[in-house]
Amino acid sequence: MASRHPKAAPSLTNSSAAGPRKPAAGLRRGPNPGPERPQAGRSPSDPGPGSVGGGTDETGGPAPDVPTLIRMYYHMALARALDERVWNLSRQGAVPFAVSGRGQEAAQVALAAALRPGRDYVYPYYRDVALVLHLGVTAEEIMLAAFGRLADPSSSGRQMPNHFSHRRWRIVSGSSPVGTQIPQAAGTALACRMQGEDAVVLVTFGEGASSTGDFHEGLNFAAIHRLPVVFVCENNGYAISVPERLQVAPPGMVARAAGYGIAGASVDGTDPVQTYRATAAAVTRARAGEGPTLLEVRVLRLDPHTSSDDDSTYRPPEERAAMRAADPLPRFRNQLQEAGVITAEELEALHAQIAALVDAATAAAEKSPAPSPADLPRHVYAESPTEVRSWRR
Ligand SMILES: Cc1ncc(C[n+]2csc(CCOP(=O)(O)OP(=O)(O)O)c2C)c(N)n1
Ligand SMILES: [Mg+2]
Repeated sequence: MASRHPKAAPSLTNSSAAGPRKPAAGLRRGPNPGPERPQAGRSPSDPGPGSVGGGTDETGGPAPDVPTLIRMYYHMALARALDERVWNLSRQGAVPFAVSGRGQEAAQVALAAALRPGRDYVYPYYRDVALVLHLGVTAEEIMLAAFGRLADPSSSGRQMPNHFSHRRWRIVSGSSPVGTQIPQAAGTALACRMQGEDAVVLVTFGEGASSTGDFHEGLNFAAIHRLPVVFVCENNGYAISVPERLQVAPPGMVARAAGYGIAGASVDGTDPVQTYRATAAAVTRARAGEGPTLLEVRVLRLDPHTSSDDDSTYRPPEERAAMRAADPLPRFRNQLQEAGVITAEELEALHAQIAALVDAATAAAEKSPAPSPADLPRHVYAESPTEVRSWRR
């Protein structure tokens, strides 16, 4: 692979001699309740294998516990299945557009797992399917947006798919111009501070978006006011067809943090454990009043930019093959199995659950009503002007 993107390094660190434990029935709900959780796995009362359960490393934060590891894998696999379904539907002309996060799921679930869903604010970007699922967004809500349905919680079918927004989970709507969410996140962090809330704001964007003025304005403002923001660059090496070397000058993304006097870290975003630790450390710093962090997670973009792109025109076949070989999903699955966190039978059940969920979500969204012209002013005006009211059914 041409870029310096993640190598396949196993990272279930802090191994102890503990071997696989007996699987316990059922998995306690994690801190973000939602309807879609894995039905198989270990009870949190079973500490599980020590190889993934504790300690800290150079990225500063604690390792995820066993239920978190299983939930992370589940949402990685669910995001992958949803992305593949939406992509196929776009090929069939059933949905207008697809943008995939395949290859970025490991980082995304780790980011979400380090937050308090519904209490911290999140400004995701368009590849963050796994991130929003892990926060609490459902598969059906993803499909409602893909089909542009009235019941789509992000925009009632107005926005392009993957412009995530969800009031309950404090996911704030993003705009299509890349990078606009970055200063908005800083502003929200200031508002939280002024209101005496201890919320942390996490914002994601690609390395291409880091070339915008918004990136620099957002980091500068947050740095000056020591705001509780975690700025996460999901660096997948490309902005559509523009490679990273034409986007970020040496010495690279994280060196920019020093220019603002804030903390910076760069991690292998195909490794969910490493990413979780770094994110947890950044969130802890932010909540403690120690200011923002710029976190670079190095990820893979396994697909073309969108369903409107053909990456074979700018990515050599050997690079694409190397990326597929470094796919974080099968790698994490193998690591969990080898560490005894989950068995082959439990994995089979989990994947069957996901397949059924994606089918049901697709069917439900497909038959859900589309918006009509009369729905145009919904959610636009707090109180509709007379002429707008007359449009309503
Ligand atoms: C301000 C602005 N410029 C250009 C575009 C067109 N555009 C959409 S996505 C994209 C690539 C962004 O790349 P990156 O930030 O690295 O994110 P990635 O798509 O790689 O995840 C561009 C140039 C845009 N939406 N907004
Ligand atoms: Mg990119």
